Amino acid sequence: PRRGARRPPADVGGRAGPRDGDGAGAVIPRPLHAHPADGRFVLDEGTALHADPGFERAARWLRGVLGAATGFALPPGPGGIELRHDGRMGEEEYRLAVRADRITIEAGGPAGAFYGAQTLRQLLPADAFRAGRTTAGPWTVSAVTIEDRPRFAWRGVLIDVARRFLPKNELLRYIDLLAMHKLNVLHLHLTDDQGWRLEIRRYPLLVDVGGWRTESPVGSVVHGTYDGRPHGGYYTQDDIRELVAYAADRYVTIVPEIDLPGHAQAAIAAYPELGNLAEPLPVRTEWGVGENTLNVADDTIAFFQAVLDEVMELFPGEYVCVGGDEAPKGQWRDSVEAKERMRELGLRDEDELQSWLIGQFTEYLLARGRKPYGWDEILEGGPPRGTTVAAWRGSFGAVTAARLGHDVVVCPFTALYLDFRQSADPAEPVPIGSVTTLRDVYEVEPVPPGLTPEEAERIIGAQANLWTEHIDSPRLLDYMAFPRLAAFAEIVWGPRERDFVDFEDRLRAHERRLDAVGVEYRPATGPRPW
Ligand code: TNX
Repeated sequence: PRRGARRPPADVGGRAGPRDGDGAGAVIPRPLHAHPADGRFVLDEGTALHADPGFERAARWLRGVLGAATGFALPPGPGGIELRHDGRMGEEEYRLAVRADRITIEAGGPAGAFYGAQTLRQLLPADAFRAGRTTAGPWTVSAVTIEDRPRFAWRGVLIDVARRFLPKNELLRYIDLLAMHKLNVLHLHLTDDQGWRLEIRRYPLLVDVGGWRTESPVGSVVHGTYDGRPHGGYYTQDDIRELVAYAADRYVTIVPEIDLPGHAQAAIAAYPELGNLAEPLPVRTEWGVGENTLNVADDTIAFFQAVLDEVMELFPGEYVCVGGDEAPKGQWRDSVEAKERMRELGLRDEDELQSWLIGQFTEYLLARGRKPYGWDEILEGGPPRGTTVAAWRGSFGAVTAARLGHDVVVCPFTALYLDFRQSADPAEPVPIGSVTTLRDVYEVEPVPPGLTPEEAERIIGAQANLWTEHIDSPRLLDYMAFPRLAAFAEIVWGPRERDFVDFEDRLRAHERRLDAVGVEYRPATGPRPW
């Protein structure tokens, strides 16, 4: 127990301290332990900020956000807010102690110091989340000791920038929003039938042709209705370097996805020799699963290996996703080349052919020290070795992959697809799939039942997926993402035992923070008309 701080008799969970009007203490995601104490720290122009070596990034971030909100300089020095290293703690673990005379964040590594700083921001009034003007304060923090560390290593969000190009500034904003919720993976779905969004120097037509389509479908069930408006856009390699650096400063890793061998019609539109048909194809203007897949020629494999070379150069993170989802095999069944390939390799069916083809890319990545990642369809026909599996179709894939010794990230479409509507109200924005309420998200348990403890270790985390067929603006993206991402953050960060009522209570305070940063979340009162 710290001197000067009265130790409460028992752990009171995430409710750190008495509510200060602005909801101080309503931390999301809920910390592992929080012990409120008496007294309060007041942040003012005299408050200094000290960082132990290695914790400069967290200090720079904290000085930046608190400086913007309060106008205080937070000059370097001891005695105010101190970021201290504690070698006994884990990389992402921190202990935050607020006393009347100082605030200490002790952490095992730089990420932990950053998460401690994120929690501290939430302990301040919600105006601490404003960036455009300063507020007068007073900037008080109730005394508390918080001990916290994440439950899972992979706390991810997928954003589908292929179906709808999301401007770079919006992605930068989402990186901040992820970090605010202690999420650490941004899976960028960069390519699909309807668009290729990543500049590749060696193959400029991927974006010049593949980055644009003539129109987009309107509605989800109405076929044959189009908006008649061209859509497109892409990230230059400089944009990507900027995004990667911005994310790294916030302990977010960007996992790029190049989706193969299905969902690749935009690439085939740019370079028809990659496909199975004699006639050229346009960038696809319909949603749903297309028939067109890559062919299995040596040149096609070499093409995508060269694409992966540039991807690896741009994205320093370990993981690279090669897709593997929803690849129809019809064109291979009709292809002499595919039959020849199967005969030559002694493969029994097209599933094994897909597995072999994916293997050409996963082996390529493994040989270069990367970790391949793919959707659970890669289990069909034999999963490529060393590949982490994104289990989206249910727990069967997760269990199968874990038993085979693969790392698994769960993202069940029934609960973690945030393109699904948030209520049954017909006024919800254009829906896809079934209803996934805030509570449905909150009640997800990432580790499926029936695994041994060793197998359960293979579940390295979860991700929430924001597919964008029906999310055509940043406003709607906010609406679909929030507050469900706040619930998701509790699943992957917080303790296994969760209380939805307690979460909803803290969410009221959290909404003030979302308001302050300008997130257009779905209000608890019901749908908005977009
Ligand atoms: C399935 S999940 C897809 C996506 C769609 C999504 C719509 C997965 C690997 N593939 O291509 O956008 O459903 O909810």
